[in-house]
Order: sequence, then C-alpha cells, then structure tokens
Amino acid sequence: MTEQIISADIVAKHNASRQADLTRDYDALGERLSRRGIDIAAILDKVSKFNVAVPSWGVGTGGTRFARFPGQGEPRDIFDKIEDCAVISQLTRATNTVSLHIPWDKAEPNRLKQAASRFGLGFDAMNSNTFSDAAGQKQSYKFGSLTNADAGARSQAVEHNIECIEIGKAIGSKALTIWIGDGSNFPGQVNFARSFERYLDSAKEIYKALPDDWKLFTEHKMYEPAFYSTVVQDWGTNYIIAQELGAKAFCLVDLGHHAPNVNIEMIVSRLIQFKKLGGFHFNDSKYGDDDLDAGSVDPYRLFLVFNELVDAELNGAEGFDPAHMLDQSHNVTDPIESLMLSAVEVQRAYAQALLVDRKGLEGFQEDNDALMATQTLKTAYRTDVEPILAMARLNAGGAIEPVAAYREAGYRAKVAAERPAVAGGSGGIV
Ligand SMILES: [Mn+2]
Repeated sequence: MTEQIISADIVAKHNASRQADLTRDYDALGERLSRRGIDIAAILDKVSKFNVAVPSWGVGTGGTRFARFPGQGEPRDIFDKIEDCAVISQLTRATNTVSLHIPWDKAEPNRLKQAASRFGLGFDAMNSNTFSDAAGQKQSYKFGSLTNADAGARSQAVEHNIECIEIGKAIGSKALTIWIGDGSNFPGQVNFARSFERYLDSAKEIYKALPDDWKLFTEHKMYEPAFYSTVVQDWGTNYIIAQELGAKAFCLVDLGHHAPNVNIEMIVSRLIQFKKLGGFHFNDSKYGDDDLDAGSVDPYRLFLVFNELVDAELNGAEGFDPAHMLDQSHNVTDPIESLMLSAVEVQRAYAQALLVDRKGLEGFQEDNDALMATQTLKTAYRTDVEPILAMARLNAGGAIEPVAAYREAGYRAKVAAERPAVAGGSGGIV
C-alpha cells in the first residue's frame, strides 16, 4: 500500500467541494471538443499517462550567484527531498519519478529505493556533478572535468560518472545525464579542438560502462559557468557527441540553455528526425539559463515544443520515447508549489498539442495557407484544457487544485517545525 503524506481526508474534502463544478466544466469542454471531432475521453486517457520527473535539487530553495534566501522547512537530506517529491506526486499524479544528483543525493542505494517505493516513486535519470568540487576529492575541476588538461582530473571525472551508473543500477534508474561546466573565460585559454577531443575520449570511457538497457543523455549549454567558450555549447556539438558515442547516446534539451530567440522547437524536430532526441529539462527563461518555472514566461513556446513531440508520437517515429524532467531553481516561491504548477504546465502543453487538427494543418501547409496553418495551432493552444488536467488528477486520487490542497494541508508549516534551518545547501542551477 502506497503511503500518502497528505492525509486522504484533506484531499477528499478538497475535491468534494469542487467536483460538481469540475464535472460540469469537463462535460461542457467534451461537448465543444466533440464538435471539432475530438473525443475528450481519449485525450484524458493520454494525459493521465503523462509523467514528468521531479529533480531532487528542485525541492530546496535555489539561489543566484549573488545570494540565496532559504525558505522554511527546507529538506535536510535526500530522504526529506523524497518526501517533498512524494507530496508533489500525490497531489498532481503527474510526477511519479525523481531524478537524483550525485554526490548531493548520495546514500545507501537500498535505503534510497525503500524511501521512494514507500510513496510509489521510482527514479529517473541519474545526474553526475563534475562542475563543482566535492569534499575530499583529489583533483579539482576548477579548470574542467572531462576535458581538463590534467589526465588525473579527467579520469576522476570519468570514474565519478561510472559510480553514478552503479548507484543508478542499484536503484532502478535507466539513464545517466552528463552536463559539464567545462569551457574557458578567455580567448586563447583552451584549444577548442583539443578540448572537444578530450571530451569525446572521456565520454567514450563512460559509455563503455553503460548497461545495454540504459541511455546516455548529454546536455548542451551555451554559456555559464564558462563565459567565453563552452565545450558542449549547442545542439550541433551535442548531436556530434551522440553520433560519435553510439546507439545508446542521445541529446538532452534544457529549454534554458540556448541564446534568446533561438527556435528550440525546430531543434527538437531535427533531433527527432535523426533519432537523437533523448529528453528534456523543462523550465522557462527570459534572458538566459534563468531556471524559471516551466511555462511561466512563454507558455506558447512550451506548446510549440509539444506540438513537435505529439507530431512524432502520432507518426509513430521509430524509437521515440523522450524523457521528461523538470530542471528549475525556485528562488522566491515555495519549491513544492512551483514544481506542482510546472508539472501541470508541461502536462497542459501536451494536452493542448494533442488537440491540434493535424490533418487540417497538413492541408494548409501543402496549400501554402500560412494564415490558416498558424491559426490551426492557435485554436489548439487557446483551448482551456484545465478540466481535462483536473479530471485526470481527480480520477487518479490527486487534487483538483494541487496548490490549494497543499496549502489547506499545512505541509510547509508542519515540516518547518520538524526540520531545523540548515546553513548552505546546493543552489541547483544545472
Ligand atoms: Mn538542465
């Protein structure tokens, strides 16, 4: 029996006061969609199966390089983090996996497994950390990890990634995500080709340790912490890596890791077409790697990304199974509330993309009817799918309004009393 952190009575009371309105809204939407030839039950079914992983590092308050303002009742260790993730999952029913970051979340694998399965949670991709120095490590990553000029630092970074695979194997994960901070701050500081050669050599060593049923995700990022050049700076370099490594290697797209105005949905399409899209780190941004809540600034872009994903899903694109993960930093909100809403925003974009009249769109494209083509997307995007999302949560035992239920339950005040404030903690900007 799966344990529930928020009392079932509180959730039941919350839902009881809203269920009649929801049923009316759902039926009305169903009627409107049926006029467009869409079966709401089929959309509900797909939305109900949708899952996005919560990053363990996201449940702590994030920060910037200027300051971090801790919240109340912050998780003290990975076991507190798993409990916070369980709350998100219980109320949204859209986040049944957690993505771990090593060494931040290092613990005895059996304990990790038990802690998660208590709440019906599993583990998504493992994340290695060679962008900061862990206590007691021999070599520093100040001048890079997988591409460091020093062979000792490179092999230490390779070993760390292999250790992440080993921990992942013990807890049921099936993927490793590598993001490195390697690059340079000055022109001339590194030789571009030599750095990338070292990256490929190091990554090949890690790839050799990857089990057959695992995937390796490599994540590109334009800049930061290196500000002049970054070794894995864009999707082109990332695609080369995936090609060089082999069939188990895929590109991970973090929405915040591109220059402003870059057409990310088109990058997604290219990676799908050439079978190298591994998955996503969802978040939103205005200027750079802002790590803002998914869909908070540009929900239409999130929809356009999902438009590509649904197109591939409906076309039965070979081997198409991208991982969905959130990767955000919550500096001014309660991280649990932000993560719940972000999971719902990602799910919303998926639901809206399912409503696109694809046959109609193709016809407008073939007829060069630009106006009607773009209106076809807008029609889907403008549809308020909230009743579908809320019904999916209700049917699965979640809350019709997750944030309201969370506040009614008083979870934050409760853990604030149990978890004394700790200094420091990781910011979580990846
Ligand atoms: Mn990321």
